[in-house]
Amino acid sequence: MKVGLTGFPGAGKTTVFNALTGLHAEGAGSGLNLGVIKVPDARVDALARIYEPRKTTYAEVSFVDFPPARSAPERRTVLDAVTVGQLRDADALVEVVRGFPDLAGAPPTPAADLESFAAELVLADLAVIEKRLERLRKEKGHERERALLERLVPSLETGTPLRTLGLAPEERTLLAGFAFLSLRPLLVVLNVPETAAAAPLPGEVAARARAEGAEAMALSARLEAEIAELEPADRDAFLADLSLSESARARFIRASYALLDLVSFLTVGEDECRAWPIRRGTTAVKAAGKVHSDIERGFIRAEVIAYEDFVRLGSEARCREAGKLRLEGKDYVVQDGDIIHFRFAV
Ligand SMILES: Nc1nc2c(ncn2[C@@H]2O[C@H](COP(=O)(O)OP(=O)(O)OP(=O)(O)O)[C@@H](O)[C@H]2O)c(=O)[nH]1
Ligand SMILES: [Mg+2]
Repeated sequence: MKVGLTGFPGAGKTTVFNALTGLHAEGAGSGLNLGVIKVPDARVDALARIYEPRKTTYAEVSFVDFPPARSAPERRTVLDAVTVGQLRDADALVEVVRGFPDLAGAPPTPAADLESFAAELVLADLAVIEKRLERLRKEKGHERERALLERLVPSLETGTPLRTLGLAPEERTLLAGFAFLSLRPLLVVLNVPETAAAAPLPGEVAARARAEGAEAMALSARLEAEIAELEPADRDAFLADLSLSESARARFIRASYALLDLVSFLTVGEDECRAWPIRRGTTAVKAAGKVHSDIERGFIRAEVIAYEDFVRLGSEARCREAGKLRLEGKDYVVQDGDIIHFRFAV
């Protein structure tokens, strides 16, 4: 599962990538920048305080920052064929939008940028559909696919991203192979100057993002880069000085995690306390397979305690007494924050 950083040239994608991953990728490099970020999780911290395990492991999200697009920035087109191909490979998109004056001092135009970037994604999808329909019209069969694609064309022609159409799960399945960009979950990140880091997201940007079916937040990539360089002990004081309650990094990472439709189940013990990322809707037997393929194969049952019950009651024994330890079978749908012991036999 990975999140692709996208947006117009010079919006600050590489700066955001570096600030969030703590890496020092070169903006001008020709390769992809790949970074893995641990997802901050207060539940894992709390469990680690109780179990004092040898190892504490957080869930992770991968980010990819693409090399600058080839086309000239003044043409304001970013999606050449190579970039489109790279973006289709990402499971969710973060669009970085410039919220600071450009090098020439021109003020930012984030709402307009959002709109024109959305048009780029829509056009890329429309091109794919038209090509496919051309094929389908010459062939027999594929009626359902053809009808669906034909229904999408007018929406795309009026600039409507596919993610706003409320497509049914069967329709999404039918479309999965196309990897449509305007159907990908989208998080808009307005990259604001350091002085605006504590300001709320401007209303017009929030409204525009909502119209595109996207989540949105503001952060100052430069400030986050500075915070990332501080000793953890100094961070809180620094954030308090700026009237920030937490670093935007934590909010950003959680938002990205949710964007991928990931939830975490938890495992505990003296060896390790750990958060495991799974797609929402994953069954117990498949979740077991994340831990080890033997546990999936030999799955007997899952012993589940909800995190809230555990912290309220304080121990596994008390949860058992209070009837808060549930025995679940293979098809149980694992919930965010489930603490699970898998029983298995090989
Ligand atoms: N003033 C100011 N400049 C910034 C900020 N964030 C990034 N920049 C500058 O904007 C320029 C572009 O930033 P990058 O992070 O390279 O932008 P990018 O989106 O990766 O650009 P490409 O990869 O070329 O498409 C750099 O000179 C940055 O130093 C900011 O918050 N304020
Ligand atoms: Mg870059």
